[in-house]
Amino acid sequence: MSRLTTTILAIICVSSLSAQVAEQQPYGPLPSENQLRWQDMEMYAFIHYSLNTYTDQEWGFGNEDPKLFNPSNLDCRQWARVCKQAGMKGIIFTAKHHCGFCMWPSAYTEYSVKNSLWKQGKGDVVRELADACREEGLKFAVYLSPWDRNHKDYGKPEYVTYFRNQLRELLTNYGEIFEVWFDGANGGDGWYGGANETRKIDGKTYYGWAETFRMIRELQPKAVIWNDGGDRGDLRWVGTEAGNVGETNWSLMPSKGDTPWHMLHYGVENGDVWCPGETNTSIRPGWFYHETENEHVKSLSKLMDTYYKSVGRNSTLLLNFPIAPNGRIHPTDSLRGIAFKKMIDKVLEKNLIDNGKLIMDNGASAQAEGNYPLSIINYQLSWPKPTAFNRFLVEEDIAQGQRVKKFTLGALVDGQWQPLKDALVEDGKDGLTTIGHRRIICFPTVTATQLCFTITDSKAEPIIKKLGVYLAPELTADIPDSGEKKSSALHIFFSNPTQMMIDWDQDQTFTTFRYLPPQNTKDGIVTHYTLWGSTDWTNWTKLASGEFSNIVNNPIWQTVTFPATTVRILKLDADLLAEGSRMGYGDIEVK
Ligand code: FUL
Repeated sequence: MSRLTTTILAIICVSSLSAQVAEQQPYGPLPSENQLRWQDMEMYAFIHYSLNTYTDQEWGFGNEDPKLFNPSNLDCRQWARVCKQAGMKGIIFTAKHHCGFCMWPSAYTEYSVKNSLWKQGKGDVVRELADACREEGLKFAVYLSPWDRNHKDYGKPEYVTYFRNQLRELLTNYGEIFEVWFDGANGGDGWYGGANETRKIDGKTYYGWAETFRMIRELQPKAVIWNDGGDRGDLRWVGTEAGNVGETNWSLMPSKGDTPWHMLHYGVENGDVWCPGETNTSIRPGWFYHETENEHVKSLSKLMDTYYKSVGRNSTLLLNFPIAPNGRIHPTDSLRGIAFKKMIDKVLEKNLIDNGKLIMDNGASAQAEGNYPLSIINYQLSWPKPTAFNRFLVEEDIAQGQRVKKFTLGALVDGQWQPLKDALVEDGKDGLTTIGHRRIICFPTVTATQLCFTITDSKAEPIIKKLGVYLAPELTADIPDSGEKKSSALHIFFSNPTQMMIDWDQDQTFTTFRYLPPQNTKDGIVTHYTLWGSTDWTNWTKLASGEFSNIVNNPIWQTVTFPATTVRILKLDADLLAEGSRMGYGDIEVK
């Protein structure tokens, strides 16, 4: 596109807010250097890989045979190359997931790669990945699950010592670690050295986090600590694994007390500590690889939606790439990841402000990419001829705090001012609230001669670091999953609140039962089930039983497969519900 050379005209706006905020002083709480460095990474990858990859599970029970771990072609360099090309600045690796299997030869357990067939037990996936990251110029980090369904002492003080010993190994033997990730799933049933029972712990007190955090600060002073909000780490979970944070996203939290969902999702405007949100989601429905999900790798438009609702909402994006059983990222995932990065670059390729001078309400001018020494609340741009755009980007200098509370955007189209709002925000809100590290407002393309950005409410003098106006290419919307409710073709009824029955007029042969939990509520979500089949209502054959792991945080379709069986009736017992006493469902499919 040819470079526009016309000067952008200034329209001097006088505002009482300008005078009012100018008197205020720099505003805390402020981010630490580690948090600033981390936020600048913007996007980094998760890699989920463990015994689950070989058992087709999301959560291993802890008794899976280490010998199952035997990839034919494990290639951490391929992971690092793919992640780099997908725009990821680092990788966080599941060194130990809930099943307890260690992907490095820990000195403190036999349940690790050293008892697998891979490299005759001489391999170390953590080492190979840490080295590959360094070769590719990526940062490296570890996920160490506090919940360990294998360890006999889980629930006792001895386990906490074991956990810290393992953490020390990871923090001292693999070079610089940029983040330490402690999953929030804690306690429940498991193998526990053969006890095979349910163990409940108090997540607030059991792990002694203060001591563990001290150890991390000492061993890896540049690392940020993630947790799910209970004990304030440096970063917080955003309350969902769907890939979005609230459109209003304060990087602040109260330093004490519980962190209900709305605090995790939106932050807290008047919080007293800097605790920014990290948006974690997977490129597929599940976190681990499942062949059945090869057709469900997220589309480019879904990934872009995720980008706008994470990086574009003052968060970072932690995007998961599962490893396939052969030890590599599946080609569909890698191609989609690379296309994602190319699309982000395409969207941000041409800043339409850059072509001329940007003039603010005090008459000063600057280049959009420049470092603005500004305390301006009104920016008015005009172009010599109608200019098409559909994205507005704004960044605060968060080293000086997150200050802006509210702003407006307007475009002059055919001589009429039109208010612009964020089209990705539902519930009729305009989405023009906080800014923070980066805020991207998406709206349908307008062709305008002027654009007006006005900060209407701010905690202190706003300090804007960057502005951008872009024309993003139109993306074909996702092809929806046919939209049909599959269960509507089935005859479903409940014989009691936790028992679902499905019957047919005649015998049918099935191999697969699928359950979509209720969406947007935990009430009625089945976490543990038993599935039965019968041809006569009297004799029942157990077809499968187990756990729908991680279904609460990630309420996606759950697939149960069993050997081909002829039945006339299926019966699903909800052995455990996440909440409530009545089984719920979003949809059911039987094949
Ligand atoms: C969740 C875990 O339970 C999932 O398995 C996954 O590791 C995800 C990132 O966090 O809480």
